[in-house]
Amino acid sequence: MKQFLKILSLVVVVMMACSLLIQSAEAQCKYQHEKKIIMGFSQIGAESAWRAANTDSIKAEAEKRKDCFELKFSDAQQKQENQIKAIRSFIAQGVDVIAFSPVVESGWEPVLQEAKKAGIPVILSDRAVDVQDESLWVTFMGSDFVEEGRRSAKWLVENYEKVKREDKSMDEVNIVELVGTVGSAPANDRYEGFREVLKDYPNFKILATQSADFTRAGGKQVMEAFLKAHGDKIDVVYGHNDDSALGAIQAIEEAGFKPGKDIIIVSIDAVRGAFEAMVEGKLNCTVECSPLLGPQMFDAAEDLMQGKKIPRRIVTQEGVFPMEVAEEVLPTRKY
Ligand code: GZL
Repeated sequence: MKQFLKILSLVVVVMMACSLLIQSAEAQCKYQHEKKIIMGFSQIGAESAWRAANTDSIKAEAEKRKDCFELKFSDAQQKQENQIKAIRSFIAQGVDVIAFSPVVESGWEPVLQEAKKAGIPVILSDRAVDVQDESLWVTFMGSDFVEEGRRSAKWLVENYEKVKREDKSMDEVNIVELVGTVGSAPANDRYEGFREVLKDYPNFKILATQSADFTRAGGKQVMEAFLKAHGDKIDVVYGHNDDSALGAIQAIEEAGFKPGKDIIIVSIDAVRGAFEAMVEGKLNCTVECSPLLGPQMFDAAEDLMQGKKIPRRIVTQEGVFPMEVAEEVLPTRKY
């Protein structure tokens, strides 16, 4: 009998140890925290496939770390005033940390001063803000948008002659530009980076530039206007994101031109839709801008709550995907 009880208690101990191991594996938290961390996150909206993937990454990570986080998520429908309202609400609720993706660069000083006064640290996710007082935010994680603009222009000047329609000349390459959301960091920086490279190639000219607000509908509408004004004079479309470029592709086809052949298209994000368009030969190159920021953001928040120092800038590593690799790469894409 004694032997049996000994074996039974051994089995119970082993089972408890296994269940603790499984729980900790599921927890995915970096540390054991005294209490759950309450994070308020203000998301811009759902304007593009990139944004949807970004939201999925954040919510999936919050779920993985539900043992140590409670996420309060707010969608601003692309309005700054809604983001400011959400941040004020997070402050009133006394959250432990605020994170947000600022829809535009300016106009954040007052509300971030209120967060600072309340002693709540702020994490910038995806996009930066333009404030005098740099102590208003602890870290900015996201892509280097100026570099994405440079990479778009570098791919174009290095490959245009190879991919252009045979009768098109190299003497003057006319580009139309679909700019992102007016005043946003990605739009400002991609605009700058593209021109920084192009200034050394005077035959590449920007014929027209207009905001398409990072949306497919915006891209289609603006491209229809460009085609009406310039028609076959247009040689290239530079889209600040894939969604606006995909909208432009629709307009180009409806106007009777072949996207990817009559008009060369380069855009930014590297979302699934861009790879599918490249496989169909309708888009020529996409420059990666990863939305999968959830893990980094929650790591930073955990480190913060542990009193650890975190880098002021966390840059996401990204690539460039031309049409010729699309078929092979598409199955590996996570967004
Ligand atoms: C970039 C992100 C931009 C994407 C767009 O980090 O802020 O916003 O490029 C999205 O697709 O709408």
